[in-house]
Amino acid sequence: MSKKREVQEYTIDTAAQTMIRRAEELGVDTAFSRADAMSPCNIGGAGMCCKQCGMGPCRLTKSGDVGVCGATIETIQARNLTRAIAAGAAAHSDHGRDMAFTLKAVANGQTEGYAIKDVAKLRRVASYYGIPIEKRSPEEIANDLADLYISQFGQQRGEVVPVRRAPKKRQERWKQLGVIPRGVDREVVEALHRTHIGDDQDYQHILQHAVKTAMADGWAGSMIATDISDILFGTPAPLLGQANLGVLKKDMVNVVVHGHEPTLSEMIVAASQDPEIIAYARAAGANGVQLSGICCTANEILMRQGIPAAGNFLHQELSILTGAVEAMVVDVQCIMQALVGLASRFHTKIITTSPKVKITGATHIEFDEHHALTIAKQILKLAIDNFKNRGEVHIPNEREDLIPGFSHEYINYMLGGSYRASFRPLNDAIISGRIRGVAAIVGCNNPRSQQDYLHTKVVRELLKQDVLVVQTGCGAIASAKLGLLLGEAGIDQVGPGLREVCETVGIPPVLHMGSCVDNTRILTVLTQMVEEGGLGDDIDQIPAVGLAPEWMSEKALAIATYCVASGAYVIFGGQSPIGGMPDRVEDSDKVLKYISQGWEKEYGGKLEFIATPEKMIEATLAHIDKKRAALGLPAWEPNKFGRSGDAKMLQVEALPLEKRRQAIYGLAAD
Ligand code: SF4
Ligand code: MSK
Repeated sequence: MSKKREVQEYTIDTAAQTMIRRAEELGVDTAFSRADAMSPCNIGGAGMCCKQCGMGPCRLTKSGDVGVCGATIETIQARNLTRAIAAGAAAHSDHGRDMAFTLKAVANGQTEGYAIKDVAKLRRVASYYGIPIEKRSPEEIANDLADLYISQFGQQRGEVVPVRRAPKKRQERWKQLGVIPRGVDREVVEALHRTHIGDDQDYQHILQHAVKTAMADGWAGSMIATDISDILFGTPAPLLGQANLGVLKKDMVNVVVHGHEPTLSEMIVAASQDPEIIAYARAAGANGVQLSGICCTANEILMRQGIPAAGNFLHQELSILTGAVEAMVVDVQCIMQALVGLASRFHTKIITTSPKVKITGATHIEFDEHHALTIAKQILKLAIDNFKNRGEVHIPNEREDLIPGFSHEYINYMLGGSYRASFRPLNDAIISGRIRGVAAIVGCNNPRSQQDYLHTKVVRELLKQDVLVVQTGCGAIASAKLGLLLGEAGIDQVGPGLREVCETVGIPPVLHMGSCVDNTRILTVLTQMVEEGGLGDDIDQIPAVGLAPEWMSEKALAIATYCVASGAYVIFGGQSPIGGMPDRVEDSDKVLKYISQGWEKEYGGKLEFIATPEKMIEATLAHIDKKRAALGLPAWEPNKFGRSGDAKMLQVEALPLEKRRQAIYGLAAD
């Protein structure tokens, strides 16, 4: 058994600390205590165990060891990584597929409660693919787009269509390397085939297909999911939201939605505002229904509807420990099986809704888009009926305001205004050195590290260095809980150049861009930055880095791999799942080296695992500076900028009238 950590070592979030103490008082376990009790297997953890057939499992622990079939360590590691990427790509892409079927049903008037909310985005996306848009109704266009997108999953030959949206040079590179996906399902199936016993046994060749499979996620499945979510539920724009367990309300029926897909949660939002449901809640003695979210479902409804986030991945159990949650409604992905056992200690009902996910002991109310609003009301009534069973309640006070909703469309708009929307100001700010570079800090929590510490440490340090930060997924919620997603909060700790840009444009220095599938928005921003000009002609030339400091899911590995294939340097925290034991077993880090140096030669991007935040920051800044130098941009200087902006104007306004002129001219002369 590993050492039991102190509560402060589990998480830096004080609300989480309060609830973990409550769990300890009650004698119930959480992912934090289970992580202490469960030591990870060091052989499997290094990717050196294979259980692909009944002759194994084979554990390779000495130099020169091979499996019963003769498979080498690098073959086994490549297979393990490829299977993880295939599972991640499948999860995201199945989400995209369901969205495409919902769009088809909406276009044909077969759903209840949905509408096409963003017709402009529908027309724009349709026009990428040559779908006629003139003199056609939104439903006609949506029907054609849905058909095209549905076909991308089962397509057997050719190329998935969203890759056309990548920079031209990148598309040529992908063609030469043979990694443009033919169809989503085909690549996932082939990944499983190739990694079966007795198939592909050249690690680089196996990993080439891992890249192709990940591409089917980023440049197809996930991109389709984001496009359709925006079309059906609206493209996000900034609004005010709140995050952390303090959003739960003592006097209301608390319903927490958790998982990933926005289709049901959007309907639950609509149903919770229905007079019939409000009256039903009042009749039950509550002041209404308080909805909140966990994980990426939280992000989906937070950025479109302003529904508060109760927390990120490791808050799912903690929210139940408050005793204030009448129902937790889950769909797909990142849902812990431990929820049901924990909920049985309270009155909370765990309600599964996806035909793909049932949990033993949970209540299953299957979602069907044809009766979405009716089902959403049924779920809410069940939660309201449960209000009377509530026992002792312990809701922590912590909650922070945030401004989410920075879709790539909104970033484009805010930088230039509606008549001249463009990425020119962002590119110019990078070229001048006001912004040193861009970091996308994304991904999960992992109970094996201190919750939110790595995320927020890296975010804070990079901001001081004039690095603009964009975030998605549970990383975004980590920053939100610590108050880093509000314009004015912490702006005095942001580097002077970045601060000027934020004050001029009116944006926070950390932009919340959405859920895990919305990492494709980051691909779109990078593509548009290339197209704007001045930062090279491909994504790998932009001074940008992607980080997932607390990753844990297979989806994260798929995201990392499609970002690398797109030209990004990606840094993961924690242990590599294919790290080998190079100090004990010769050459067991061959695959680890290949996905760094080898992939960099091929794709211009690389994937590395770095354990400490200090080293992550160092590597990020070194990469950004290397890319700046390669573009011939001036080296970043910490004190070159910062003589304009709001802070300076406030100083000038405080001066006597006769001195303002001089101060202003002084500024202008600088
Ligand atoms: Fe062992 Fe080979 Fe079977 Fe893997 S595929 S379990 S290495 S015999
Ligand atoms: S929910 S995949 S824990 S980010 Fe998208 Fe969070 Fe990671 Fe799940």
